[in-house]
Amino acid sequence: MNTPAKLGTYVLGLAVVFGATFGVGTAVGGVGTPPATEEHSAHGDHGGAPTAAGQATPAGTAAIPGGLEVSQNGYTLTPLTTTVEPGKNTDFRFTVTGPDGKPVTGYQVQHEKKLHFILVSRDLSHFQHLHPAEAGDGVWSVPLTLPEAGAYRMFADFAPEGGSGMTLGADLYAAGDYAPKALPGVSRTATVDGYTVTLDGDLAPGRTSRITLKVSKDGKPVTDLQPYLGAYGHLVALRGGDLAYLHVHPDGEPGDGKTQPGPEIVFYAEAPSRGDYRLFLDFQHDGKVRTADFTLHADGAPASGEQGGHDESPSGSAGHGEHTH
Ligand SMILES: [Cu+2]
Repeated sequence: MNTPAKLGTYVLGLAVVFGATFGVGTAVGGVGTPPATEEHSAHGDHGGAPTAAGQATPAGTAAIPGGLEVSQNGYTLTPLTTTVEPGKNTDFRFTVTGPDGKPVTGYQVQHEKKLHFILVSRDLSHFQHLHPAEAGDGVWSVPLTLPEAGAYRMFADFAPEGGSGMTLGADLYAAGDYAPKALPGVSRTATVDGYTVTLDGDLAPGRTSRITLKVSKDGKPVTDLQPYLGAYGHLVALRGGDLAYLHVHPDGEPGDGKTQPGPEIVFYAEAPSRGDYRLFLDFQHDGKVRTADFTLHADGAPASGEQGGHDESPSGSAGHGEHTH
């Protein structure tokens, strides 16, 4: 293996990615959505992250799934660490630059953290959910290990002070030979560390779907899940093919007087289109966070076009059937 030559190739790849980033930031920053989907933007931004008073919802937040862009509404994800060796722990650093071009230092806390960092292999076989530390001056730092050679994608899920929530994505590479895995087939049962998690519910294109996850251990329902990030579980859903990052929110939270600590955890997830999705559930029990993964296929008629609407009502898609194009 000629490692320097391979690294050279990957570094060039990164340069191309970043070059494209700056191009996008310059050309598109703040411009927004294709007119055809504009009607859907009226449904608002990401639930739970209210838009600053008086500020119009940026066009496109509902129409374009999160995680596909490295720059959105003037905010740009900028990795400062460009080479990560497979299997080696690296102090991975990055910034989010704001519309003024400077690293953002003010963030709103969402699910108990200012920024959620998700890392997956691009074949969606590997998943990590991490919480970087602030290293000062808007620099985020996280100990990161890419387990093996391959192509990865990082997501930064955050809401800047005074702005609405967004998820930016960027590719990462660990140099070397690798064999990408095929997306696992549809699976509604996952086992991890002696736990079995079953998934009930279906993703439907263009609408919000209720997904129920039930946790059991040794055949018995787990009824003492521990709060993790302000909920009894944290679910990340990604679309196969382009790794679009779905908006997901938990139904209820610990201490609200009605949400039970298991065995069921309920989420509402928005699938932007037909297709295959990978879902990763983090849950905490006996002091340890574990991840259960699933594959779902969203099929059927889109509720309101392939880029679908955002439905704030958890109980269904009332109102969305009315759209005509
Ligand atoms: Cu997080």
